Amino acid sequence: MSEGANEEQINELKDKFKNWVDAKFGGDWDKAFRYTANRNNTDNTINREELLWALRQAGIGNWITRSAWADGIIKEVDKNSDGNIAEAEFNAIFRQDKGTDS
Ligand SMILES: [Ca+2]
Ligand SMILES: [Ca+2]
Repeated sequence: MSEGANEEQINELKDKFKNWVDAKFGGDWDKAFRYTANRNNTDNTINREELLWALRQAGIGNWITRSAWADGIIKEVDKNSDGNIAEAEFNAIFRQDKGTDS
């Protein structure tokens, strides 16, 4: 159980996240991240609970598999291992319109 999500799963996630960001946030990844990251608290990082919410919104997994998705994603994305997904960590994996800022 020590494997992270594989590339195929990541690609599926990216597609579904992109569809969600396009549909709900007009393709604005900054807005999508901030909205999700500050949903349960105002720390501007995505914790496990907020990630589960985003997965549900994006139609990823079901109530049985979603928690495994969340664990796999955190393992893959959380480079500094603090249990939260910072914006840079999120964007490095999922964002598909890189280069609009910084
Ligand atoms: Ca948060
Ligand atoms: Ca982190």
